[in-house]
Amino acid sequence: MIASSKTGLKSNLSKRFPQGFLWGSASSAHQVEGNNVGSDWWSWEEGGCLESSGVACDHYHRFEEDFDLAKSLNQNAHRLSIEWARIEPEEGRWDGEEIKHYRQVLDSLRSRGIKSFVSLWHFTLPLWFAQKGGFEKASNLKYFERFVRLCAREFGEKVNFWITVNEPLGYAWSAYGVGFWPPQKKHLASAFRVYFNLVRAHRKAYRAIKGVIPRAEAGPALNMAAIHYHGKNPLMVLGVRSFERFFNRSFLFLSRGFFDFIGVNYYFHHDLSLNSFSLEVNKKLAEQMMLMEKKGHGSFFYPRGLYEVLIKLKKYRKPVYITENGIADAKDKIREKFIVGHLSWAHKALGEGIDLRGYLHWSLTDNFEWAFGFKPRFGLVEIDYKTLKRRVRPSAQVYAQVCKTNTVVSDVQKPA
Ligand code: IFM
Repeated sequence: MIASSKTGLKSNLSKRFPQGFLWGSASSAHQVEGNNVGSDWWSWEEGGCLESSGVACDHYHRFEEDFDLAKSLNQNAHRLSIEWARIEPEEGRWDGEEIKHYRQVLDSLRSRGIKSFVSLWHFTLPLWFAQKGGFEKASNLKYFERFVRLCAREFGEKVNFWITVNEPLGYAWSAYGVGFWPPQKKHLASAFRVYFNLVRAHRKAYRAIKGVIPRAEAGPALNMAAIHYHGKNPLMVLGVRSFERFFNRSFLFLSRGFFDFIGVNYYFHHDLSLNSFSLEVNKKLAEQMMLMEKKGHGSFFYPRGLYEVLIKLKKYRKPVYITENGIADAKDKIREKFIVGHLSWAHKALGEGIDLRGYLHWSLTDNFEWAFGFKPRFGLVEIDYKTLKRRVRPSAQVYAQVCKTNTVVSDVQKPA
């Protein structure tokens, strides 16, 4: 055994993943496609955001080129989202051209032998749905269910994995708790309402998909974080333990029996000091995050945390996919270490009985990072936003080797 000074993991040099493991990258429609004019985000960006998404990466027109890149990087899976605001731009009006477009997108993945993870909701809403109160109103869930059923019928035979909702807790908090995102509410009760409605939306979506395609595989993509408290205050110990459970696994608890796999989006490590266990300081934490992201090297680099969240999923006895994991690193200085470190810890979880079946790096290309605009650079592939030219970053080549060999070689520096 040897230990890596960079990742903190004791391990052998080479870690092999099981045959058939899925390797790829993830994105979402609004962040890469461009001109998502029928969505609530588009109309908010016109007034409230740092920057507007505009043509973004123009992935809407360049998806073939992007999938060629993914293929050339040896990826065999890709996560994207179908934009509800395009498919149903007005209540009850389905846009045939947009349906055709996404059929082409999915065919394009299939023709390259790339398996698809399709998210049905990744933060954006059709404007008309947002104006009706969005996910804050339980009576609106029927609209989402109807959209999901349509997607299952139209795209069913082309999709490998369905992701019903993306990061429901993150969304409820950002849009309704701290009000960074539209509709910019700062109301804790609304945030909880939205969160619980998203659980219900997920259950309805799951049932709708299964109703159309009984053999479909569907699940949520949940943000999970490593949460620690190193103090001795027994109340805090209890509080932080409950918070960790709520944050990471309440969605699974509430939707037991309604998922075929668990999608894990892992980025963060929260160290909750005595003072930080309050709404006010959590706000500060979010601001801090924003600052780090703005500087272009963000997120908290704590690869062991991925192992910590994965290992607690054992009791669900379901396949697990890492549906997002990445870092804003414009200069590509730490992405390689980030990937190798996280995969090494993921491998350890695998060895301890977690049925981990895939890893999707966030993101294939740089993209529109919501309220932070285009500054944070999460892509394996860099986008020159002036010319829209794509350039593969060096770390993408390292990841491509992992995808090709099904093996991670740790950046081991020192013997233990
Ligand atoms: O860009 C986001 C994505 O939309 C949801 N998960 C986190 C990513 C990076 O912040």
